[in-house]
Amino acid sequence: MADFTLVSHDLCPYVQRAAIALAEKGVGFRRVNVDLSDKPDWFRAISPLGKVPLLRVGNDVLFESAAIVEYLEETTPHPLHPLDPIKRAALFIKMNDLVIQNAVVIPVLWRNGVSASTAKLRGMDLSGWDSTFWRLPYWHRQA
Ligand SMILES: N[C@@H](CCC(=O)N[C@@H](CS)C(=O)NCC(=O)O)C(=O)O
Repeated sequence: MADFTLVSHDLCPYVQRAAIALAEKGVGFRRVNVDLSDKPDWFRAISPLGKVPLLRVGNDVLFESAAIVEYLEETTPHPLHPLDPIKRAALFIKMNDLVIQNAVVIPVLWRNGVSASTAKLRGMDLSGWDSTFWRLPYWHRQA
């Protein structure tokens, strides 16, 4: 199998997408972290967009996490999706259901946070239930 190096950053969710695919497939790989606030020259030279993840495959460099996962799916054993088209379609339907049925959380209550405080502002009478700028035209500073 090819020699894989995942050029990464610990906090990047796109890196995690590629790392999870590699781990789920049991593919061995090296991981090299880069400092995105001070990108090294070798990274700038091989990363077309200056973003992680990159997957080095021998002398080739792949970028875009979805493209990396697609490449891994096609070239390494242990498919992440069922090969049978009917089972694959059923999985996609389930994934879609997850997004539209279970993953949307609508907050019924949201309390405003405090962004500043003063004891001299008048005309607002804000409670924790009001919009931050409720009746803003009437606000005035007490002399
Ligand atoms: N569409 C890309 C997004 C990758 C991305 O945005 N990576 C971020 C870190 S999470 C990055 O490298 N940012 C550095 C920069 O934009 O300078 C993918 O799926 O791989």
